[in-house]
Amino acid sequence: MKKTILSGSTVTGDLTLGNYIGAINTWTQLQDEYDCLYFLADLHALTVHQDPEVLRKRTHSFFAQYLALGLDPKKNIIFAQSQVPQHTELSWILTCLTPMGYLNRMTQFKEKAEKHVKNINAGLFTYPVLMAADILLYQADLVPVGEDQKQHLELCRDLVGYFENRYGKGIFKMPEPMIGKTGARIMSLQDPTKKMSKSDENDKNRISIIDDAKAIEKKFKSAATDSGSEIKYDVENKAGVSNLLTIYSVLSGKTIEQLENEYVGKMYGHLKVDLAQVVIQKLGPVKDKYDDLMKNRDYLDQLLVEGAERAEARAEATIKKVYDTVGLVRRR
Ligand code: ATP
Ligand code: LTN
Repeated sequence: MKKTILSGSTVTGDLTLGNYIGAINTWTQLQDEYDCLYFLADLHALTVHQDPEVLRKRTHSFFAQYLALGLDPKKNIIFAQSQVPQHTELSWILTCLTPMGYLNRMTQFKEKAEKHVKNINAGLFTYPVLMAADILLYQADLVPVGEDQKQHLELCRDLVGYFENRYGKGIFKMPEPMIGKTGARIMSLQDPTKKMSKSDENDKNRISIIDDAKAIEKKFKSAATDSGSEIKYDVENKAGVSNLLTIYSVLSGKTIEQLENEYVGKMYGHLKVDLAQVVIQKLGPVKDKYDDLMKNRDYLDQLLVEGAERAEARAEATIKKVYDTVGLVRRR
């Protein structure tokens, strides 16, 4: 029996090189060996204000980017969260088991609450509970995420415990986080002490998957580097250069050490120019494929429906058991 993998990305902003390196690249490597489900977290996107038309378009755009980056809808179940209603059904039941104090400690909630002072809604607060529902519905064994999501995974695991204490064992599988070593946190190009984020207001902070060659060159050129001139991996003193080396290493397959040796005596500028080319070579064909896919929205919609149907069949098996266990009467 193959182990089950589940992961997703919120449908906000533009998918970045950080999302690719920290998440989607790993997903594509897992698709042959595991039973994989990957989804578009569009309900999670609603925790911050979304223009309805933009959100709708972005759902197609993210899906096309998943496919263009190499996720195969035949090998994986790829779907949109809102098209499988069991996510919200389980989320409510888990919400009723979650202590408020626990959610109050969540780093992402604190950060987002600070960023969206005018819209600190209850969804932003219960965001990690919906995420736990996403995972537990499919009895996932492993959840590949970037390091920033570790705390949410911990809540998910604790919720399995709370549920078992109250209702007994055997309903949910205990999921494990799967966090890559290199590239677990790609940093912002302008401020390498912050993570590269797809909903950052400043576009210069990130490389988007669908940026064209010119934009990629320009953004790397203006990336913040550190004082001194030595090209060396040292996160504490050379956060900018270290971030560039990490990106370079993941995309080229060379080790950081190899890169440091190659760039002895060279300047930051050399590294930036070369790195831009490595990224363009990787993302150029992805963008072409993406542009093609986006010309055929009907095809994308059809694939989304197929994905949702396959996901729903699995989600329903779990939610039925949960309804029975907690004493609710399931209609179907
Ligand atoms: P937002 O800016 O909207 O919060 P985000 O860029 O953090 O978005 P998510 O949707 O939260 O993206 O994350 C999708 C996946 O990408 C997660 O597994 C997350 O850990 C990973 N990820 C996001 N940003 C980075 C990054 N800078 N480096 C490595 N992995 C990342
Ligand atoms: N919160 C996640 C996206 C996400 C997710 C999930 C990831 C929503 N539900 C379930 C893994 C499993 C993020 O990366 N921001």
